[in-house]
Amino acid sequence: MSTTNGTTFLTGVIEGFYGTPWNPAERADLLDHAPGWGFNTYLHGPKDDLHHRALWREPYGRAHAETLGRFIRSCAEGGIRFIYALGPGLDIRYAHRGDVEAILRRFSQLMDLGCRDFCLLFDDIPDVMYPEDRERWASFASAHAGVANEVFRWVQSRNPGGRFLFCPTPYCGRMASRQLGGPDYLATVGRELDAQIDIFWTGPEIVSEEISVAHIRELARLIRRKPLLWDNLHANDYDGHRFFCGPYSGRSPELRSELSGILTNPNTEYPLNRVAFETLGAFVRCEGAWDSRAAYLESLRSWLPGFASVGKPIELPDLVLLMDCFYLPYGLGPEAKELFRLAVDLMPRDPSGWGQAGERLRTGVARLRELCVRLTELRDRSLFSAMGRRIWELREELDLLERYWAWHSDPARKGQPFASDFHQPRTYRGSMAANLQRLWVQRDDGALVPRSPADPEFATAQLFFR
Ligand code: GDL
Repeated sequence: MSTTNGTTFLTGVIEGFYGTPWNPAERADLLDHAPGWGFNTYLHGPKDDLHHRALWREPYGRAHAETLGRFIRSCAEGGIRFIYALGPGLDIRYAHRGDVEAILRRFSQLMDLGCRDFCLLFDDIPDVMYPEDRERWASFASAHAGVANEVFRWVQSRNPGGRFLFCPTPYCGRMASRQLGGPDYLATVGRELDAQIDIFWTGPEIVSEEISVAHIRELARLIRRKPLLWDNLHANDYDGHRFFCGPYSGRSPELRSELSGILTNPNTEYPLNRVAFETLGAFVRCEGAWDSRAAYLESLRSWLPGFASVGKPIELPDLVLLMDCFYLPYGLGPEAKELFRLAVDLMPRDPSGWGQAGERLRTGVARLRELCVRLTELRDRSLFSAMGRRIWELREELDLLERYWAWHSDPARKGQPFASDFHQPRTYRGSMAANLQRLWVQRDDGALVPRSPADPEFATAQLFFR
């Protein structure tokens, strides 16, 4: 697929999350599958690789450079465009010659390793300019465009025709409306940044539930080119309790012709990205309407052999139930939603009067709990470890529900408050993060309101002061 200005529509993966970067075996696995999914691009920008941000001025040591070089060569052989991204924004002095030269030195090192396509990232950085930057550039946006243009021209002079990408400081609608990076940042970049440079955008939000054609068109007018989508739909680095195995959704196929490409920045744990990758590939290729649920089921069917077990086999309906519990950032999948809805309805009532709905809840909980136990028997230990703690956490909560019901059905316990031997005060939900989460109630409109000290949730947190 190519865009209207003749450049290739970029489809593929950004390794651009916070957390442990993927290892060479994981990147090799990606490369093996990428062409089959219809991918043509891999962007290298792992936030927690020291050389990407914190040590951006230092060249790679020999071993690291060799590993990167091997992967760059494999990408070229496999028909995948390897794009190298650098994030100098934490402490760069834009007007300082030495800093611009440090970028060129790094890119030169990468060119020697065979890299042809480059990217500068200015996301998640302080919008600070030193006095000499302010003397040279009228604004933060002009400094970014100026440095990027210079680097782009240098790259082009040594390596004509390579793709060059740029991530602005305000990279979503919400950031732009808050004027992150200063007033008119995007309009300035749109005007001053070389027209051949692609500009990243994540949609109305950092993690966008939906992205409309109208939203992208409005941005395209401002930045004077088709945006390149950096899609965080499956990113999970901001919440250690979750991972996302739901389908690519909330974007209509019409969006494709408004963009210069779609790159997904997915789950930090590489083995959990099968559905994210496969359904993005299917979305980019699809003709007619996009049925995300059908694509999800299809992808799970093809992933199922990866769940081979030393114990009782995991079947497709098991996998659907499991991944419905780890679906997408804005919602559970239908089967998990249904189970949770039943629990919310029934839990405040006496279990003796639950009837058929109670049966459905108990069966569903028992099935899910048993599945969590069986996952410990997966042959693929990397896949098991990638899910491990989240599955354990889910199983603990399912256990607690079952203990609660058992307590209530025991006539000897009648009238006694329920307690679990496995959930002692100050061990259950005891982390500093869990305590801080209790400070807030989030309303439907997104507003965060401090919780009243009288709220029982808050009273639990008080235990931790003892
Ligand atoms: C971000 C970061 C990205 C991170 C993602 C999800 C961009 C452009 N930058 O803001 O590295 O993985 O959110 O937490 O999205």
